[in-house]
Amino acid sequence: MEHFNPDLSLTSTQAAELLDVHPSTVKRWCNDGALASSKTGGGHRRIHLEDLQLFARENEIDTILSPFHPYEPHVWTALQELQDDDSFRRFHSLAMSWVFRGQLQRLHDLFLTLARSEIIPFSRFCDEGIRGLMEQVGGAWHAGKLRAGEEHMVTQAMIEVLLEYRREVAGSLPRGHGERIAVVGSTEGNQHHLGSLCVRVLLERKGWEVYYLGPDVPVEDFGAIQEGRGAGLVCISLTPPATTGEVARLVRILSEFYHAEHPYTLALGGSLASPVDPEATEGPFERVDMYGSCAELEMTLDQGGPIPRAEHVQA
Ligand code: B12
Repeated sequence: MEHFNPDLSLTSTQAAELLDVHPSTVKRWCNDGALASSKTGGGHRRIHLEDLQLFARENEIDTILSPFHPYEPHVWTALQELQDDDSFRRFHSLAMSWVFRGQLQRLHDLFLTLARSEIIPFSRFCDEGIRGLMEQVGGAWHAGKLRAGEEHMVTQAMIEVLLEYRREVAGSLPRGHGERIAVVGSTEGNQHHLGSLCVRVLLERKGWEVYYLGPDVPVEDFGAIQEGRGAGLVCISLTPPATTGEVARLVRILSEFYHAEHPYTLALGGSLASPVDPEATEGPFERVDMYGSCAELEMTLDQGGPIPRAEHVQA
């Protein structure tokens, strides 16, 4: 595990954020002597992270770091680096150290904490947070450092994070009222489904009603369900080994199912093995867009309203 500064000290504003109270409350606790603190040469108050966690435990206050005891400084430093330097380096290094030690619950909690914190947009959480971790996990498996079963456990932990986060945000979000309906999943032969799950949660966060088909679904079912539910958007995740031929095949099948009275936009995304020949995406659809990330889809949705209408985005 990476080195960290054991003497981490926080400003009263940072302490107030962690304890979820007003900074003036922190100052009062410090002045009363309830919360240990010191002053810098310039007269600014500093609180050791260790003292803050001790105070929180004694007073039964849960902070976002509480589930990570005794690794609070590691998590705090990783989140700070993400917030201040825009870097996932420490976050992923901490995550991988827990992967190697088989500490999947901590890994799960770390990712859920980041998703909830909203330090970064949800699309970036998926594109860099989850995808970045899975790339490292895939690399470790390839190098013989992780077993296939361990890789599966990490995938499962990420699925659980996304589903748990989804349940938490679902209740508080506006629904599409039948206007913004999407069908999302991965086509037959494709067992990879973290990508489509990310897209599902991204759309739901934006108020879309999503019919989530999961992995390994026949292409024609996307067409049939789109028509049956009147969906305006069909999102398909094409994790490798997808090729231009695979794209042409699914566009051809979906074209056969297309009904002009139920128009929709087709969004294809994921990591393709090769660049796609634009001719392969020609069909009767409102539009066909190719995406390499959730952030690109989010940008298109934000610019184009309920049904994506931005310029064609090449993955
Ligand atoms: C986990 C994993 C698996 C798991 C999947 C479990 C599951 N339930 O999902 C299992 C073990 C089943 C698996 C199987 C295989 N895998 Co695999 N797998 C991976 C791994 C490690 C992580 C993939 C992942 O989940 N990434 C995280 C998600 C979030 O990323 P993502 O899918 O790219 O999605 C992001 C974006 O692309 C985008 N996105 C995705 N879809 C869409 C859709 C839309 C509309 C939009 C807007 C955006 C979008 O948003 C997401 C967030 O950023 C990768 C390694 C790697 N380097 O990625 C290999 C990898 C993808 N697998 C690979 C291979 C070869 C296979 C197998 C063929 C292995 C084998 N020999 O059996 C089989 C194929 C099985 C099948 N028929 O599908 C290769 C593909 C290589 C290639 N270029 O062709 C990789 C890259 C590993 C490697 N380096 O060799 N795999």
